[in-house]
Amino acid sequence: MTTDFFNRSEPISFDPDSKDQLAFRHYDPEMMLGGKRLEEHLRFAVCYWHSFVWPGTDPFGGDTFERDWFPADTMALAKRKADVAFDMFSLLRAPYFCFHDHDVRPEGANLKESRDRLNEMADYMQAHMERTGVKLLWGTANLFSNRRYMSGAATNPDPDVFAYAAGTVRDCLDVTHRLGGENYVMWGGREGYETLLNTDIAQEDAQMGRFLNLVVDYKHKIGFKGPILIEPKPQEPTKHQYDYDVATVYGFLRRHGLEGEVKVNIEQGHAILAGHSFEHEIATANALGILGSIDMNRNDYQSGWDTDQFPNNVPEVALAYYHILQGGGFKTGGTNFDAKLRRQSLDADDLLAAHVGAMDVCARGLIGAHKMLEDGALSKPLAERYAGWQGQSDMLAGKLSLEQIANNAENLDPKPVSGRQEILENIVNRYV
Ligand code: XUL
Ligand code: CO
Repeated sequence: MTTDFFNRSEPISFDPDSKDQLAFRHYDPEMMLGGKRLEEHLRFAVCYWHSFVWPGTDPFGGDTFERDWFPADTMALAKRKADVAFDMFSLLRAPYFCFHDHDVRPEGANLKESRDRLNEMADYMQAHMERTGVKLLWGTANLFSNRRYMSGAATNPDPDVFAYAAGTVRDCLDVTHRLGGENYVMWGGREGYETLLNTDIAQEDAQMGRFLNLVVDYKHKIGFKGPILIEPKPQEPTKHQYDYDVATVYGFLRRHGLEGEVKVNIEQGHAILAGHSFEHEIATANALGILGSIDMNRNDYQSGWDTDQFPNNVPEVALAYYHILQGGGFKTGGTNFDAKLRRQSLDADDLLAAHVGAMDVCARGLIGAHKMLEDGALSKPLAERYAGWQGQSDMLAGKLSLEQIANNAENLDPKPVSGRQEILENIVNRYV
């Protein structure tokens, strides 16, 4: 440990019989599942922002967390914050972390000063990464907190803001590449509108498409091998965000010739805000060939806000991993906890316990999902349901016209069959 922020120095261990709050009951990184270690399946990442930057504010109240690096507006405090962050990554034995530029360095007076500070902090983090073995799942730029972005970043009516955002993404992509980041994420928090009365949707779509093409060109230029990931979200902070959900993002990518280049980072809470389930979004991304990574943080189902809570619902998590495994598992992606404590959870141990519980829930979900897949528990009934299409490929291959199909239907009398939903739900519950 490099600090005494956490009052323990031993990494959290796997011990199903432990009496300690801080032990993994289900997450055994070494457990083998289908030829892969659990750690390699789940690829956990801790996010920097919610645990070390957010001070516990809500729309009606100020800071509740008293961390000695707040407000982290000097480089010395930013380094103290990094020390504590890497202590936590090590205690949790998390293989990865994720960060925005804004999380790790104080904002400079201009682009150059911000870049210099980011580079200095990247060197600092690199030393921690080498010391601890913690790797970077993804880097990203914060294009939403600063006042300059209040009317959008790429979609701003002011071209100077577009240019400032371009400079910021270039610098963050450089740093992500230098630190060996495996993906680069773009969440368009301000890419949308508050009112259509002042918004030209076609103009903003053209700006956003150009911006993303520029980022992809630059990624190739510097030899960054990981995918660019768009993180869909329907609203909050803006009334409407253009990257509404996976299907909307796919349409956008097609429109701008990027469907082979860019994938998605799907967040559970964002799926819920869009009126979908998490597994709907993952299954859609699989079907469209654009699944990249996930942010495993849920929303409160009653409040209707993006509450970014740690996962605690095993059946939900199991279905998410079921679809991830069905798509072949993570490649460069992983399980990022874009999750924050509740604002009354003041203690250092709360930070650890939140992650330990979340990692256990994910391990349970993954193990159940893997068994379901191995047994064909859902895939066999699914194949049976569509079995009628075998030998009917002419209809899908475009070999038959509507009239020919209609003529063939003349003597047909289709017999409805059960969708067996309750039976399938019962099957899932036996695995979780
Ligand atoms: C916001 C959100 C972001 C992205 C990264 O809702 O999820 O934290 O994950 O910018
Ligand atoms: Co997120």
